[in-house]
Amino acid sequence: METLNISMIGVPIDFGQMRRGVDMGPSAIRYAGAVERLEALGHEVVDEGDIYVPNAAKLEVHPKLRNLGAVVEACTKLAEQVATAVEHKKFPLVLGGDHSIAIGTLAGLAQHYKNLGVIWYDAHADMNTAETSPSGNIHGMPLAVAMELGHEKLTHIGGEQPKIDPKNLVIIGARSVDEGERELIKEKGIKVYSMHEIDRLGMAAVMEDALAYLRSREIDGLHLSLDLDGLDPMYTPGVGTPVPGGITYRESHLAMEMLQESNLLTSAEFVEVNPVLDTKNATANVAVGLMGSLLGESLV
Ligand code: Z70
Ligand code: MN
Ligand code: MN
Ligand code: MN
Repeated sequence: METLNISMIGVPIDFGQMRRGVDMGPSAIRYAGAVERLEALGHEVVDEGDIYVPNAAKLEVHPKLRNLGAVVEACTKLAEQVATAVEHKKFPLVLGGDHSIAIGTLAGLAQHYKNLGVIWYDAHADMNTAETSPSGNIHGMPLAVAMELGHEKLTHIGGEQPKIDPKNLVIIGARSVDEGERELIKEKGIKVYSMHEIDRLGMAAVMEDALAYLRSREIDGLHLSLDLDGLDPMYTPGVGTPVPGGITYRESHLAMEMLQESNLLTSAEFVEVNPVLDTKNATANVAVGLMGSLLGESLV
């Protein structure tokens, strides 16, 4: 296994949705032993600390984009830090925070990768705009923003260009998709392995297919954006929007191990860990275990 120079970046933000406490996600993940776990695999880990998140109450509000100003400011800083990490040949490992931070991560990665592949491991499609969103929560919008759909203050972070090609995107675990998102998935031809495909084919076949698809796209980097609500809430109860019928613990570890074997991965983020909603930091513990499998732990 290749040893990495990991740049760990926390983003303590809970403004992309309505349940407070997910801003403590980076602390919960560190407390669960993320740095030690990855160092034990031989990686060099630099914990860069947290991105500054301003007080949302003091910044721009928008009737259909909750806490817009604060999300824009934090994501702008995150994009810069991620781009710098990649420039210095480091592997960015971003800790959330709610999923709105992926706007910043993808904007930062797009400074370097011109044909980036993305695996979106999530119960949701996170592809709404202010017009289609049932909630006004920006954590339900990062993939739309990355395709240059949505408010310009969001889509122009890291430049005006789209940050990902929808054909380089694979969604895994979807089971709560809004009508506008469904239309966009069809229109853009996005590859989705919903719970239906995972049940029918099994996770091994899903990952083999997904990785073969991404290789056929000739991607120059691969980002994993893992929302802990992709797993079934029986394993990860500490998330703001639990959706039953999710991916199991074992399927998730297998998916991470297959990603490691692929040698394609160049960055990752783990989001939506909310220790306030949790029992004994269970969700952060799962996140750190998955990081281990993703970055080289083996069973025997
Ligand atoms: C819904 C919305 C969402 C995460 C919930 C939910 C989005 N589609 N994303 N939890 N991580 O409000 O847009
Ligand atoms: Mn999400
Ligand atoms: Mn989700
Ligand atoms: Mn534009």
